Amino acid sequence: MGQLKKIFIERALPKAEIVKTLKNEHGNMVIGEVTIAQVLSGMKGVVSLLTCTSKLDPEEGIRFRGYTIPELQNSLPKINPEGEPIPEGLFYLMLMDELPTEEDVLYVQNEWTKRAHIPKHVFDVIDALPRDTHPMNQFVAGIVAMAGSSKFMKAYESGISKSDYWDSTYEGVMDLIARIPRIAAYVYRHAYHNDQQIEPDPELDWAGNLAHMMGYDSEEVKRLMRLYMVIHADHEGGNVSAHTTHLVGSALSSPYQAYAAGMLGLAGPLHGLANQEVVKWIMDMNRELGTDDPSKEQIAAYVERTLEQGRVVPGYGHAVLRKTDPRYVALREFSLKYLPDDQLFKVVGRIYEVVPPILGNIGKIKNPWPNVDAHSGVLLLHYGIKEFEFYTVLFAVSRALGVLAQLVWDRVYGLPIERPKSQNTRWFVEKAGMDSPIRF
Ligand code: HAX
Repeated sequence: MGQLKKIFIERALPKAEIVKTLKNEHGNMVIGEVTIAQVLSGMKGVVSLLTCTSKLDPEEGIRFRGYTIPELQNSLPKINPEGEPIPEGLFYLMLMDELPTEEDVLYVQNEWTKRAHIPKHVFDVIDALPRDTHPMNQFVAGIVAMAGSSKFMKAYESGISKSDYWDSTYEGVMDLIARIPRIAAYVYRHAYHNDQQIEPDPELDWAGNLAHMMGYDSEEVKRLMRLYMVIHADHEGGNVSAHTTHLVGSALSSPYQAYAAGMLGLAGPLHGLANQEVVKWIMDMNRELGTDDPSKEQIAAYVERTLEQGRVVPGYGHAVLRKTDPRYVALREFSLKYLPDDQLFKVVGRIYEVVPPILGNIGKIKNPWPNVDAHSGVLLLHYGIKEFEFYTVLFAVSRALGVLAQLVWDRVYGLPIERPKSQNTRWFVEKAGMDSPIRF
């Protein structure tokens, strides 16, 4: 057994006992109530999932195993002492519930390098897709094409005991995370660079290699990629991509299948696709106004037009957050350091001054502040990654770290198949005491 897996399970099993005790001895404890409004508003605020990798506070934002993004920037190992934390370290933290040493991070990096080989048929599947297939669809097709090599499925078919599910899930998760950057970069080069593929460099770290295989070898892009991969990695369990991965995983689908399903959720414009939508929205605005330097008044008028058309302002609002997203702040700080004079960065800053008061005045919008997607595209554009339809794939690469670390825990805890109860409209009408002829 590999050293990481051995230490992991030694630590994880006592926690699994705690979860068992919670269920067996405290299972009847009531922890909340559910209102009709919550059911009809996407179950917001209903505590119904167990997630350990991260927790989202509406005011403060995300904490990964208790650490905020600024704390991680100080305490996770870095390649360059003044640089960004590396995603290998965040994965270690989310999986092991402990900050890694430099040596731990190197172990994870070496494991992923060893496991990065991808069967040729996976590339054939991507090659067979028209280049203009949305990159998220190409990416997920590549992930599904790899599902046949799932170690979990092989172990399951061989008849392993429930108590061992976590082991082959761990193996599958490590294989999958190791392979994901190559799939993403392969899609990028297939869609936009005439299939001129770039081989991985085994000397590079996970995020640095992704930048390299996409064709970006400057140290600054690698630093951006490390930061990007850290801040997008997890956002507790209820968001669409994390919840879907957990839900599909609860049917004992393989890590490949569960992750692919989750990423199809990330591909929606109200979730991860918002990063492409933001850039598209700004470009449309600049085109319509005939300038790349719109004034605050011009931006305000364009925001009003967007709202009048019954559309959302992408990159603003959140289902949980009620303040500016700290991931937005981290990207803004990176921009101030490396690209303070970038024209689009200035426009993004101006939009930040204009949008919240307008959304706030509408009244119904619970959070008028920007989320991560309002800022991520401008950085990628600055470094020449101009194909904005690809941006959600980068989000998906990062999101693997959190949702797959949690999937290993789901299997350690032996969480069962998820099956909430649904009711028809009649049931709700009767509960509310309404007089209505509706039957179902
Ligand atoms: N622009 C216009 N209207 C907005 C809005 C925005 N940015 N944000 C919320 N609203 C509207 C909602 O559409 C809803 O309208 P109706 O009552 O007419 O249906 C109303 O305000 C109340 O919504 P809410 O309770 O404040 O927000 P929700 O939890 O329902 O939705 C969303 C949260 C993130 C989906 C929403 O704020 C939105 O659509 N934002 C724009 C898209 C976006 O940036 N998505 C990325 C979010 C972060 C993320 O997941 N990244 O991956």
